[in-house]
Amino acid sequence: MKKKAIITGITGQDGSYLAELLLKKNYQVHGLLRRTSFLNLDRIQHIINKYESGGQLTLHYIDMIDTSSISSLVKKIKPNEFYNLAAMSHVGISFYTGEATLNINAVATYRILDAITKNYNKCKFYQASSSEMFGITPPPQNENSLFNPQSPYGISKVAAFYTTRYFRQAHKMFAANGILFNHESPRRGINFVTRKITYTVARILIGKEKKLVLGNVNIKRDWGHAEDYVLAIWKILQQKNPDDFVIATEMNHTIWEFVQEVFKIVGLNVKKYVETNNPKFLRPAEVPSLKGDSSKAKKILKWKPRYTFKDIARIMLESDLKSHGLNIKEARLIAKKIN
Ligand code: NAP
Ligand code: F7E
Repeated sequence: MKKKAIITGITGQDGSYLAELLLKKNYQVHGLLRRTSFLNLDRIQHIINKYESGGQLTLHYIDMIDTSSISSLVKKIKPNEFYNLAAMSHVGISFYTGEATLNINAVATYRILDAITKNYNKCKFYQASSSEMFGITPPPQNENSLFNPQSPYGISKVAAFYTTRYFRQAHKMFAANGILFNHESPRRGINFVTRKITYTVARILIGKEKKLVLGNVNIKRDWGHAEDYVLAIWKILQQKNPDDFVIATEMNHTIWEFVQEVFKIVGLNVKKYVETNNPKFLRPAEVPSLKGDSSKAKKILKWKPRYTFKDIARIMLESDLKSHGLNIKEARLIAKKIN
């Protein structure tokens, strides 16, 4: 019998990589997506083409604020695993949409867990928790570090984290949290800082953008690759007992170091093309430094990241150059001319 999994947020960065992984492992995958005015299946079109007609992948329209429909779906499908990845995932935007962020990220998590306990409590549940929960707690952060969130997003994820623990303890469910540090890829949304940098560099080179305009570039983040991180997500649900795990590379860099790394690859002049501290991209409260200690995951999950900081910068840049019709050699020639 094929294992059955439900993934919320399948159209997102992590949802798309996780769906690929599960389909390769021969799971029957049910992906939940919301209605949008412009169909955004770009990240999963390739797996839809390959797996939907044969019935291995099924998509269902469900909004996170309409979780009663999730209840019927759980009842009907009786999934072995449920991955809750859907979220309003942009920290900066959460300062403007706090109530919706709490609703989508926290209240919906409660409703899903409630639906699972009532309809099929054998289902294992994964919650996409975040390093943003640590907020201003100094690094290195591990499973025992204090949560001190600095944004509506961080608060929503703390609430969802404890909701998951509550269902594990009080309702004896297999409910686990992955506390993932930042992870990036060519599929990252273009308003997250790493992708904004690689995407804008490509556009500067083809003459479509004049400058890369950023906020605070002294912030430090522990960046991994999303492909590595979805493997950890899957491993968390393959354990005998439910538990919480920090997933991180254990290295951090400033935003400015990422800028320098990307500009160096193509030889573009940083001074000429980058503006920092633009008020539009400053946040009312910041999380200054994140660096995870993932020794528990290394020991118990036997997980470790394969991609380095430099790999990630290069892979993301190459992908954005390619989608703008350039390779690195061509990009370097243009950079020389416009520097
Ligand atoms: P992402 O690319 O922003 O994807 C978020 C997904 O949630 C998208 O599929 C989005 O649908 C869906 N979604 C948002 N609001 C929804 C709603 N009301 N109803 C139904 N679906 C909704 O995020 P990601 O980077 O893949 O992250 C996945 C999860 O991990 C999120 O919960 C995030 O908070 C958490 N996380 C991410 C990181 C990271 O560094 N990437 C680190 C720690 C934790 P649309 O495509 O329609 O927008
Ligand atoms: O910002 C600074 C910004 O938006 C990183 C999400 O996946 O990881 C992500 O949240 C840092 C922040 O990611 C710009 O102020 C400077 O300090 O790429 P980001 P994030 O806020 O760390 C966590 C773990 C999640 O869980 C979230 O879902 O970069 N920064 N200038 C900027 N950030 C953006 N977006 N744009 C700028 O122009």
